[in-house]
Amino acid sequence: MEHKKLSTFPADFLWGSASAAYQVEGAPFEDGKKASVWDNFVRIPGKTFKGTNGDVAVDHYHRYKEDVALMKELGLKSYRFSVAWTRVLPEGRGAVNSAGLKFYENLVDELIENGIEPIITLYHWDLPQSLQDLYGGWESREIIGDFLNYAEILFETFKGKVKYWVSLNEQNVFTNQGWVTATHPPGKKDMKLFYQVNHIANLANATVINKFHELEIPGQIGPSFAYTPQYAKDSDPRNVLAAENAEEMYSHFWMDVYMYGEYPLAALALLREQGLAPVFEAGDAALLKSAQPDFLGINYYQSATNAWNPLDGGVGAASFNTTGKKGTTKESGVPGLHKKIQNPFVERTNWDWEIDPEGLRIALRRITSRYRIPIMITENGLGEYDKLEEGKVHDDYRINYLESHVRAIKEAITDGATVIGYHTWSYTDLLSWLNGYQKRYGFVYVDQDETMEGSLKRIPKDSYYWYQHLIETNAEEI
Ligand code: BGP
Repeated sequence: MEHKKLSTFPADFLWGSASAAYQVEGAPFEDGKKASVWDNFVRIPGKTFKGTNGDVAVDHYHRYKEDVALMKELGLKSYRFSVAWTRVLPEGRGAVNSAGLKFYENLVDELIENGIEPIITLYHWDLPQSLQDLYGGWESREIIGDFLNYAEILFETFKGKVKYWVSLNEQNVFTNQGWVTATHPPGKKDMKLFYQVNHIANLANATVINKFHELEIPGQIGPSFAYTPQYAKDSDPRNVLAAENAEEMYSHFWMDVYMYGEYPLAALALLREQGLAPVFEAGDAALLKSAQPDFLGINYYQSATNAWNPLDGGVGAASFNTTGKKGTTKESGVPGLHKKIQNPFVERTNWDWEIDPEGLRIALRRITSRYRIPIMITENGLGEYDKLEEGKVHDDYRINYLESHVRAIKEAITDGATVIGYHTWSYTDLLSWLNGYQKRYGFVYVDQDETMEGSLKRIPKDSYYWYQHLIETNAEEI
């Protein structure tokens, strides 16, 4: 629908930016920290672009004050960051490492002193290696107790200071990459295990959300889901069904569990037929139903378009573009379910991610219709090559991307969605898990590259000043 007049953003809207510990901090073994699964995975030859790792990253661990000062100047209302479990509990359980916890206490205090709302992500993929070794990490139900213990330490430490909490970042991504495509740790390809791991992660998520509410921690908690709204290629009913399949298997399969405590029926029927359905134990169903997130975090980057893909002779999985060479993504799909095709109506980034601001409005509308829950956009952004020229980065392409997405949010709010915040990915440039340092997302350029020997100097890009104005004016001009 077209509106004659758009709503304004609420006065307390959280204009923010986001990051994750492994991608920014560096200092992997300082002040008592021990290895996470990512500290080790990046050392396996061929796993990351040019063998990049987060040993230095952008050195946020040592430069957080400088970073927060730049955030303040930018006018950020909120900053979403993740805690590295291995700083707080180097082996995932046992005694608290107070030197590691201190880093986050300092960061939270620094943010608050500068008028910036801290938003903590409990888990952004850097599982303690010890827990992986001990019982297979997410493959065992033992993780639920350990995750709960870790979360409680953070709830108790930061209650009253931190009001917004993200439980799991992109459960759909870390389980899929870890156990289906083998591109993230532990690097396995096992569909049965994937659905079981995911079920265990659902239980852990529900347990932690319930504890947060039981302890009456002032504030709100929810998971962050990587939502890719699915489109059909055209009105051929088989293509429409392919899109429905993708939406069921890749979106409802997670969001329904978060919101209704139940897996969607068609997905479950298919998994039962294939012998892949997660094994429920006594109490699982009740636990999933009992937990209610306060908001749903959404990470939105792109939409996806689908066509029918026959069971016999259909295309299967393909690797994705981690090189930054446009047009190198190969056709991929799941026979009998769907095939992902290029959308001819949208532009693409150099990593072949489709640029679709309307898709964000569609995403917000779909979630609002199905779940009626406040939404926090916990990530949205453009990963591109940036060029530093005479001390400046003219990233007008990023400004265009972000501006069009902010406009889409405004339209969705006018349509009736409740959106409480917008966090761009990312604040500074940082390490992309698989794409090294050349795929940049930040408002602040950081002199760091694949040699990992950059000066680490921070330089605000044009987009930094654009966001500053947007925040000042509460996006009234958009
Ligand atoms: C999300 C992750 C982020 C970040 C982002 C960009 O899935 O939550 O941690 O990495 O994607 O992805 P990439 O670095 O692959 O471009």
